[in-house]
Amino acid sequence: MSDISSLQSDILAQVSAVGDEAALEAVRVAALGKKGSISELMKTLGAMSPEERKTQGPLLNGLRDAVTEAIAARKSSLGDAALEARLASEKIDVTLPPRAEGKGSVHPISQVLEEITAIFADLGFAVAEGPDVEFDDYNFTKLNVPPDHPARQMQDTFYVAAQADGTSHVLRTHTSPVQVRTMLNQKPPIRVISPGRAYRVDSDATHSPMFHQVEALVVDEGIHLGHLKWTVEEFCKAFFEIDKIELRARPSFFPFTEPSLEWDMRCDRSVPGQIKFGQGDDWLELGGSGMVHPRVLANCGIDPARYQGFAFGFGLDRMAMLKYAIPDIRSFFESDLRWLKHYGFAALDIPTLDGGLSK
Ligand code: 2NM
Repeated sequence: MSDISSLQSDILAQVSAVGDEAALEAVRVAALGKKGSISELMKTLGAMSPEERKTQGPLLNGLRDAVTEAIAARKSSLGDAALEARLASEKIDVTLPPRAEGKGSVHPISQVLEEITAIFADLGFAVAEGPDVEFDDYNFTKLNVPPDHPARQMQDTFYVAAQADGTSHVLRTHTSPVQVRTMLNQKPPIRVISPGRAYRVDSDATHSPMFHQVEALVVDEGIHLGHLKWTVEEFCKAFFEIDKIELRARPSFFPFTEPSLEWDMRCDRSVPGQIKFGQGDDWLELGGSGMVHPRVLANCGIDPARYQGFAFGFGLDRMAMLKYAIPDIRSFFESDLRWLKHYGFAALDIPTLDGGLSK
């Protein structure tokens, strides 16, 4: 009995003396492991007389439980302490002023995102966001993309492993599911843009498997193609910072719009490595658009007999490449400091319409 209580106080002392989880584990193995001191004592129960076992059994169980509990408690406090130490060592004072060297710069995609947000804010659009991992339902089905549509095929879409609850997810292939979420949650009039990342199985000089998109959505009574054209035009003039542009619409197809159009902008590419907008004999592809398909409106709880909508979408990365003459999309995501220094923007120069977008 006194053996048991002295063994217990001995082990408990060791438990409180350990400095880390590895040392604690060693104490645990020495006491409760297969050949540990407590385990060895437990084995002696079998050879005892029933009388002896009656008194020794509860004592040994009590010893084992007390030690187990002490080890668990110590383990959790050591874990807390390790986390505290890590948090303390990794503390960042976000109130510190920027370094005097001023080497940091704003990534062209962030710059273009700020510019585009400023332009659309001026036109009365709010910014909507959603998750990168989306419901298959929001990314495809509600957008009138039927189950056998080619865009769903494995080579285009990054699928996420099936969920236990039966819902299926994808890495969103466009930011349109954000528009779906907006329509499901808001009543018209709706004016939103949804900038963000999108993912497709595609990679070359002009395609990155992760890229950035902006889509705009307007839903109200009496919305027509004229509103779409005006908005695209105003946006392009503001973004490319030129007063005169010429747009051309080509018929196109998207499952979520009817009719669907793609927009080109007149440009001059006669000097290699240079583009001039608003003049010349060439056309530059800007992006797709259309009147929101009545079935999409209905799928999102909006009455298509009363409301109409237009939407358009374009690649942020592509817009940045065009405006700032950046030749290869892959360079955006290589984190090469020399590249960032060359193409980056001053950190505190926030684009505004009156202060200048890119100066
Ligand atoms: C595009 C082109 C055409 C679009 C449609 C919608 C929604 F949710 F309202 F149906 N959002 N975005 C759309 C339409 C996007 O990107 C090239």
